[in-house]
Amino acid sequence: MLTYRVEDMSCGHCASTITKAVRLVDSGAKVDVDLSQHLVRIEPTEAAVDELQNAIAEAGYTPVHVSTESAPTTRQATRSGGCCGCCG
Ligand SMILES: [Cu+2]
Repeated sequence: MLTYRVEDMSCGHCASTITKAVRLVDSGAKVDVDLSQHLVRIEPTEAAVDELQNAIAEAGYTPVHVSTESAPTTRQATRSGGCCGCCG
């Protein structure tokens, strides 16, 4: 189970964009989005960690890997404004 914090994911449209991007590189992956906490949890089946992270980044977001053993970092995304035009 991988957890990414995606600060610039802020609405359901972002969530579905990210889910689709992940499924493109790993069609069997389980994707669980927690919008209120800006978290994406992925249970990969075949894709490597780097591929999943790249897929989210290429969809236009800023994934920060969150280790399950330590508290999530509170790094702020550098981008300002809306993430996808529907929540700007
Ligand atoms: Cu959005």
